Amino acid sequence: MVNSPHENDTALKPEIAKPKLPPMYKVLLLNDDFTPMEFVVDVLERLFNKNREQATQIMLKVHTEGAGVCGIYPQDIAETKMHQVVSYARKAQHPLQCIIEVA
Ligand code: TYC
Repeated sequence: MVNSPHENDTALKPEIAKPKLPPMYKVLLLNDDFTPMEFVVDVLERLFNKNREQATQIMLKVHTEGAGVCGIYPQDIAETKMHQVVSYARKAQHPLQCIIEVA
């Protein structure tokens, strides 16, 4: 036999190393009936470095659609942002909720 019997056997082809990028996480704000719009805009400016116009757009998206993305980060940064939002909101006695999910 001229050809190896495994010539077309993909299972036996050497693996090509694919560098894995770390998973990214979306940080989302959730709507509620009590947190003032101005407070949500302030959160987006302070913690997500948005300007007033960007912050207002995101806040209105959350208000009308129920949720909205504030930013996309590696897991540790996304978790820190989420905790910062909740901590800042609770100090001001607002029920604002923030979650993360895989991007
Ligand atoms: N729905 C709130 C209101 O009418 C505003 C709001 C927007 C609250 C975004 C939370 O993530 C939020 N005051």
